[in-house]
Amino acid sequence: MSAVDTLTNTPLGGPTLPQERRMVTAIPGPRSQQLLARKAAAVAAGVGHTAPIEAVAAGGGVIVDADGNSLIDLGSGIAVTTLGNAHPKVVEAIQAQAAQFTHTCFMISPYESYVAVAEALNRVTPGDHAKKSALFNSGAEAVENAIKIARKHTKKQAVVAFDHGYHGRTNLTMALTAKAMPYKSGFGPFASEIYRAPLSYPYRDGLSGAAAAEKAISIIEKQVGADNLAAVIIEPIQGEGGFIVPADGFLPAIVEWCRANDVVFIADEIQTGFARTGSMFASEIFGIVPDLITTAKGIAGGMPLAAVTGRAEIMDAAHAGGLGGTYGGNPVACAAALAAIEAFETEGLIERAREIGAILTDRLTALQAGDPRIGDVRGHGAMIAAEFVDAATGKPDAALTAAVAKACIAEGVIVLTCGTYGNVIRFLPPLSIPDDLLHEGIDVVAAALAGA
Ligand code: PLZ
Repeated sequence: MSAVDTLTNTPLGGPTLPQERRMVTAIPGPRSQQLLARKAAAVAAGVGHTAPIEAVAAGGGVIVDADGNSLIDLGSGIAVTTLGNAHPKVVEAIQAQAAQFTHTCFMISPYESYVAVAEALNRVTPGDHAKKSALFNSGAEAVENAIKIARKHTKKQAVVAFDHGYHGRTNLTMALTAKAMPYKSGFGPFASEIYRAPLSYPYRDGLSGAAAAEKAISIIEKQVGADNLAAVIIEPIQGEGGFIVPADGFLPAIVEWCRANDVVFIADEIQTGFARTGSMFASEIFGIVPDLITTAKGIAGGMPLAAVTGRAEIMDAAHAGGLGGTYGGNPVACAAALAAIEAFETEGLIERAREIGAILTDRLTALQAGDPRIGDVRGHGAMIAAEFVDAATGKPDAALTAAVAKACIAEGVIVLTCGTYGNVIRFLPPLSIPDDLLHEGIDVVAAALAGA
């Protein structure tokens, strides 16, 4: 049995939680139903949820709910708890820092951990040029600041994002995000000077990386003009848009064009960063060195922290006082990040992400061989997806995808969907998940697909 918090009588999270799928009630059980009723009454309707449970503990590869069900976690809270929930070193760092001080505001009285996180990010991000970093609270805030910095540096205004891109829900980042529902619909007007270029999507466009890049660059040159363009922002592997892996050569060609045209190339690695893809950063897979890189999610073991890291001369373009925010680089979040980054560097997690990727890819391609509704299996490391299509027409099948995901959750396996067409199931397990639990999770997905 796992340890229990004596005040609340709930199991303590972390890797010592029993690593099992355990169904005690139907989902949602009575306690979870009570919370969901309170949520409906008290929380704005726009804030949705995927799994109808009340989470009370999590760790390793499971999330335990208030009814005692133990669900297999194949989502990591959208690629955040890559280290595993309540990682002991992260918990220890948080507790120690919280007892010391919880906030001073780095812009008022600086503290060491913020500087140490900046140093660590400058060291672990791609490229051996001189780098600097600035810290923020959320991914969207990091993206906003990367754009501010690029504009100030280039003295230009336009920004290009890509089809299927996702960069956040704030006003500027909504403009960068491609998909209207649910992210943008009715929330305009959006920030100006944002333009969209076609992506490389090998499964659907059939283009080589070079051909897709030529198409994108031609549109950028004709419709925006390099003289007006401050930055190009792209996720090296798209997350919310459908785990789209661009064809080889696409990203290097875009980077090369940016370099030649005084355009800042920003890699949004908020979802792909920190060992998730079987490399510390996905840019490494494609052999590119971004000018700026945005990070968040996996950076701090679940604490809210985000960063922009990049070429020192670009990062220093903003005047003193031009960047900041009350909470950016909060000391508790920074302590968690230092513990998390140390774990990424010392616990063999890049290797572990590759092992998980091999298991997922083997199992899903075996399923695909016997089921034409799985149109594509793709991804890197512990970021793998299956795209579901109508077997006869090849068209996206969002209804099937939603039905499979729902059936999985009912059976105690949390899977997330994504994709512009809503027809992708993505697998983002914590790297702390044991192999047998991962296999059991995939078994449940396979059964749900067979039954759909
Ligand atoms: N850039 C590449 O994946 C966050 C969004 C979940 P925040 N993705 C999960 C949802 O529906 O809101 C994300 C991302 C990439 C930016 C962001 C934004 O990060 O921390 O959610 O602001």
